[in-house]
Amino acid sequence: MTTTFAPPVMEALPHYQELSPAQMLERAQARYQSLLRRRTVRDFDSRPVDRAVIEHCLLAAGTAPSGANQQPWHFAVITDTARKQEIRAAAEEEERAFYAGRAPEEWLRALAPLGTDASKPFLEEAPLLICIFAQKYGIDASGERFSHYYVPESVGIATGFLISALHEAGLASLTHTPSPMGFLNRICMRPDNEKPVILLVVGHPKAGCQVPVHGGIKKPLEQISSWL
Ligand code: IYR
Repeated sequence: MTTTFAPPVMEALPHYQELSPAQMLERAQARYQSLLRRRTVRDFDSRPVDRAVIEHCLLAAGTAPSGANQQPWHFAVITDTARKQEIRAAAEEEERAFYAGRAPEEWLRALAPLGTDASKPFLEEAPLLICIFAQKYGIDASGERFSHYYVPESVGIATGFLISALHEAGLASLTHTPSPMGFLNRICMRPDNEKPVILLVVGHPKAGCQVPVHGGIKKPLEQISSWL
């Protein structure tokens, strides 16, 4: 026997804006040009960022599509010095193990053009860190677990929205992935159903900030797409 459910409540598509073909192309090109200017930054100054700016970027991330619209994400924003220091210490300990042996040679070769190493001063110097948690499952009002669907895909999309929103707001970011990063649950006081997936470092690039050329080389359209 199949269960029947109440039909969904529908509404007219809100705020849909039809563009002319010329406007479409102009907007698509403008967005591409803007995103082309985004580079991953590893050298931040400590200038603080207005909380309202970050909150709007988080609201933008929260508009992302997700499996069954369950929005299986949580963004923990860390600004206090003590927590940042603790995160840096814990991350660098893991990274030292990674660079000094845990990482296979092939992985280190792939990273060489970026020049990364175990030293992560940006974790302390940047004004804020956004720890992105994926909710592996939900917990309802009575404390019962329920399934979340397409969690990695959903959190990945929301993270993309967030990085893009931060960039549009004139901020630089770094998608940092200390591994393992279970220590972030304790530091961010997040429950067991949440798994930290990305530590986004956010702020202004330091004056004279250098970035690896390698990071700016993007694959051509013919390589990343095909038309059928
Ligand atoms: N987590 C390490 C190593 C690292 C791995 C990848 I894949 C990168 O794109 C960059 C770094 C680190 O942060 O140094």
